[in-house]
Amino acid sequence: DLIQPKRALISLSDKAGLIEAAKALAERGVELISTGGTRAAIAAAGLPVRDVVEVTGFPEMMDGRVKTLHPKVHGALLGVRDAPDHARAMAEHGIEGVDLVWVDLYPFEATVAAGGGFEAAVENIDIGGPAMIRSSAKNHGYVAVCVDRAGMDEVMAALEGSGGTTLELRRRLAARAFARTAAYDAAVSGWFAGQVGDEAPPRMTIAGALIQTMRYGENPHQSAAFYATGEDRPGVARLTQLQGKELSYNNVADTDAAFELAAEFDEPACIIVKHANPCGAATGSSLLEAYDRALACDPVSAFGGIVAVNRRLDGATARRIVETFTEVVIAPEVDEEAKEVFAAKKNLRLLTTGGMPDPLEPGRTFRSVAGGFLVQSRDVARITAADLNIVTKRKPTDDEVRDMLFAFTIAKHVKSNAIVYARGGQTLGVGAGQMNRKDSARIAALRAADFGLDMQGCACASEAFFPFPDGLLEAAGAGATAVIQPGGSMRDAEVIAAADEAGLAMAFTGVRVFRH
Ligand code: 93A
Repeated sequence: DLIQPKRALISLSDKAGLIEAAKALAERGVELISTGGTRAAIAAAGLPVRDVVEVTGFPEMMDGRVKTLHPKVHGALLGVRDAPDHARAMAEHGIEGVDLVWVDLYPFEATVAAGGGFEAAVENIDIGGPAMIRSSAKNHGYVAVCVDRAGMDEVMAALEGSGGTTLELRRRLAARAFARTAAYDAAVSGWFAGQVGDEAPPRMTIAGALIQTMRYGENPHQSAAFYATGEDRPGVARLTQLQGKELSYNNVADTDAAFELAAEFDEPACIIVKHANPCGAATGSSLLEAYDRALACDPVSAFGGIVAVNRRLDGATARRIVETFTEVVIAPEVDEEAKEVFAAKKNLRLLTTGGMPDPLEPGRTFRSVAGGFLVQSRDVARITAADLNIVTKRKPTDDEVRDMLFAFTIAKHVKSNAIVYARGGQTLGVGAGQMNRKDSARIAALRAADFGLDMQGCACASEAFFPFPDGLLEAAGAGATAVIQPGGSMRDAEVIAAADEAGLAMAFTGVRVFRH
């Protein structure tokens, strides 16, 4: 099953690595065939190459829309050399088999990411490229197909080794080729659905480019891998790992939760996450101050946590972070001094993203259910002071308004039912993931008491309405003087009366920020 390529068809938009490969193939006596731009680049390097126009006997036409869509090309890719009638057809029509193909595709994803506009995006939908890739992949018995440099490198290594491609290699390349065309079409269909305002296309494909396979999933008996959907967002799918152990499935999920919350703040902010929930979150005049204040909220849970910051991480903050066992640190950038500090902690995973995501930028989130998946638009809710509807007799002070907004922003990133106590840009207690709101309010207050945090005069945020006065009274008893919640319960009047009686100031946001 070893095939020594005699003829290669190369058609590339991105010419990186082209000449190197063309030269190596030419030296092995492989005949090269290429489309216009690719042919010109190879010829300019002084290498022999045939124009596909010569092969088809047809000119490239219609702005290049039709260049390789021809039986002479597809016959050369699809013909089963060992099938007598295929061989006869090839001979009869003068079709010479191609046994190596390297095709990338028009840069559709990059054009869309760069905001290229509708017409430019449409013009960058490659038709001939995917057709050649699919023909070659179907005929992997005879053709090795590469869709990127990595594939081509593997083929070159095989040629240098055994002199040819094995069926095993060609099959692996074919699987990758179909994955590439599927992802390409998913990008096109997803973009198109968005253009026509179709939020629920009848068939939805989630396609991703493999970032890494993981040693295991949520638990050691589960397998896992990490994919990028190509979204242009400086988040976890775009991270660079500067040091530390390999990222695990849970690391990625928790790091995402931490970083997306850190992105909500303009001032220096630090978030510490455990099991997808913030156990401490704070802003400060510096990252160091923000970290100290976040840690103070729950130094017990912070052990083995994920730390996210929203600006260039400095040495002083790094020195403080490494005093607590920390699994992951993520920042848009890390300065040299901080890198040196972390270098002493070999296992600590240090990640950079090059920037912060915009929490208001639209996008989609996915979640699997048995036999299907749910898709929703990203939660881009952002409540400002102007959005607050004060429903109590007592109006909140300016400080209380500031604390309410901070607490509500945190609550948006806490698993429901979520209760967050905060004051002065620091969480004091976080109650997450309970099946009733009263328990969340109680647990959050218990934590604050455990760590000796004075809750007097703090704000309490609830990510969904209080269905009964009990949770609210729990908060008042813990020291909260201001409450922020969406409102909208059947018993709002009862809850407002209880707030008035307790002397609370309460604001309704009219917006719920569940996170399940
Ligand atoms: O416009 S196409 O959809 N029609 C074609 O027949 C065709 N054949 C190759 N695009 C086509 N290609 C693409 O051209 C390849 O996928 C590759 O990305 C690009 C290389 O063009 P050139 O060699 O002229 O720079």
